[in-house]
Amino acid sequence: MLNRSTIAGVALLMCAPLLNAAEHTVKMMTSGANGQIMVMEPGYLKIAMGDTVNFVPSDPSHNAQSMSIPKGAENFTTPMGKSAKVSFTQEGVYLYKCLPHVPLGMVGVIQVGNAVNLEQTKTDLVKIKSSIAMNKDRIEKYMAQVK
Ligand SMILES: [Cu+2]
Repeated sequence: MLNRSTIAGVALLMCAPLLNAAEHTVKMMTSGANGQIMVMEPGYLKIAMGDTVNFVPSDPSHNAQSMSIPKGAENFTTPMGKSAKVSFTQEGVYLYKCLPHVPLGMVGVIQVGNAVNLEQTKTDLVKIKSSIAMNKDRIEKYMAQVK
């Protein structure tokens, strides 16, 4: 029989995935830690499905824009120079850039759950690397952390 507390319990269970969704921050830095310039911090981030990432620019000249995403996921572009939150509901690896600074290696990797699209990501990475002039090794280092 359903009583009041059973209904409340069921309602709570249904909300559980939302309550568990975490928020993460990626700082888009003109001058980052360790003397790096034009850098995402952290450059590699692992999150769970349903989590949100808050992209926070240090200056008006940064944004975050997807370059490679899992099948069925949605591309994202945050407004230039403004903090913006993106929710990740599709599992896989996402590569993204700061539009003005991608030639300087201002790119990042977000892994949502399992790296189900790793092979596709590696294929896309070959093309993406041709748009990076400096600090090409960064994206390699971030990708090496994808497990
Ligand atoms: Cu930038």
